[in-house]
Amino acid sequence: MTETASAVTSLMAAIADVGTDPRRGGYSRPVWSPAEKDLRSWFLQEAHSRGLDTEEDRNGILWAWWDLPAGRRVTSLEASRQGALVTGSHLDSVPGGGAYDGPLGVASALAAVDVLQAREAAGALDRRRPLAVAVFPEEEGSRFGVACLGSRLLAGTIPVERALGLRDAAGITFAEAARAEGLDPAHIGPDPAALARIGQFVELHVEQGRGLNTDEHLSAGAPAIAVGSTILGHGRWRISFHGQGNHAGTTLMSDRCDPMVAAAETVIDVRRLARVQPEARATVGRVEPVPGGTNVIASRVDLWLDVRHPEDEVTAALVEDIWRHAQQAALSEGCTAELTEESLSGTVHFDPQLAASLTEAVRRTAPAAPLLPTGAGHDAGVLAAKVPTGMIYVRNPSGVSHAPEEHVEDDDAVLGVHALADALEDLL
Ligand code: HGY
Ligand code: MN
Ligand code: MN
Ligand code: MN
Repeated sequence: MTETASAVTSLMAAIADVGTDPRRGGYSRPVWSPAEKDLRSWFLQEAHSRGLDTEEDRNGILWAWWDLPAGRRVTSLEASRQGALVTGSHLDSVPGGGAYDGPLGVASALAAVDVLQAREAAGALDRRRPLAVAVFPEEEGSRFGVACLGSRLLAGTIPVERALGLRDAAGITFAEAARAEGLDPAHIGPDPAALARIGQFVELHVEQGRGLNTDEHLSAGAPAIAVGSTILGHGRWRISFHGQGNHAGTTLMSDRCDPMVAAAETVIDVRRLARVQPEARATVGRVEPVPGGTNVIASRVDLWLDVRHPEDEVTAALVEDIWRHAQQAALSEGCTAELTEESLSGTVHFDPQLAASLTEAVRRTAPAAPLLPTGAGHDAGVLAAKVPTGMIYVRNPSGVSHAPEEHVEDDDAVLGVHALADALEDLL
C-alpha cells in the first residue's frame, strides 16, 4: 500500500477522541454539537490542505471539490460540476456510538483523494469530471429524530415544514438550530441545483454486522471489503402512553394508571412479535418517562420503535400488531396511547450498473469481495431515490456497531481506501 493510503489511519487517529462519551465510552456527536462542529472544521481543514474548494449548502451539507484543472474544463466551473462524482458520509453519531460509523467514510474519501491526486500528478489519471467529498448532517437522527435528515432535505423526500418543526430534547426546533449555525430556514429544503451536481454517489462505510466477520476472518484471502446490494426497509415510530402522574408513596397499587407499566409490557411484546418474522428487526432503544422522578408515577411515557424488514408490507403488519398490543396494554392500565410515525423508507436496491462497476474495481483489491445486503440505513440509501448510488463496506471484526466496540483494523481501512480510489478512478 502506498504511503498516502495509510493517510486514513492518521486521519482517523486525528479524530480519535473528539466527542467521546464518558457515560459508556464511545462517541456522542449530535449534529451541530461542539464535538460534531469540531469534526466539521477538521474536515474543512483537511480538504483545504488538499487544495479542495469547500462550501456549505442551504441544508448544512459540506462539499469539498476537486475540480478539473481550468485548462481541462470545456465549460464554466459550475457547468463542469454538473454530474460530478461524489463520495463521502457523515460525522454525527448515535449516543455512545463507535469511532468508525460515518468518520471512516469521510476519512477514506480524503485519503482516496490523496491516492488519486498522486496518480494524476504522475500522469496516470486522466479525469473527465470533478470529484466532490460530501459530509451530510444528522445522518443518525440522534438530535431531531429523523435519520438522514440532511440527505432527505437535499433529495426533497421529507416535507420541509415537518423538518423545520422537528424538536430536539431541549425543545429547540431544527429551524432554530439551523439559524444558529448561520443557515437560513427559509432556504432549507429540496436543492435541485445541488442534486444536479451529483452524477453518482459512492459511500464507504464500516460494516455494521457480521457479513464479513467470518470466524476465519483473519485468514488469508478472506474478503475484508464488500459492495452494497440492498438496504433494509426501515421505519421509526413513537408510542406515547398517557396515565395519571402521582405520588409514589401515597398512591395504592390499585389506584394507579401507570404508563410505565404499559410501556414495559409493550417492549416485551415488541420482541415476542418480531421473533415470529425471521427477517424482522424491531428495537426499542429509547424510553422517556415524564417527568422522570424516582418517587413519581409518570404521567406520560414515550417509547421509540425502530422496525426493519426486507418487505414493506411485513413491516407495516408487524407495526400494526405491536400497536394493537400497545393499546391493549394501555387499556388494562387505565391509560391511553397514541402512535406517531416519524420516518418510513422502503427497501433500497442500489443502482445495478454502479454496483457492477464498484464490484469490478473492489475485486481488483479483494478478489473474493461479496455483494452485501445491510440492515443499516445510510445517506446513500436516501439519495438512491434520485441519483445512482453505491456503497463499499470495510470489515468490522467486532460485528458490533452503534456501540464503542465497533472496530476496523488499520490494514483493512487502507485496503478500503485503495478499493475506493480504484472504484472512483473507474468512474472519473
Ligand atoms: O439507523 C441506521 O441504520 C443508521 O445508522 N442511521
Ligand atoms: Mn453511518
Ligand atoms: Mn449509524
Ligand atoms: Mn414530596
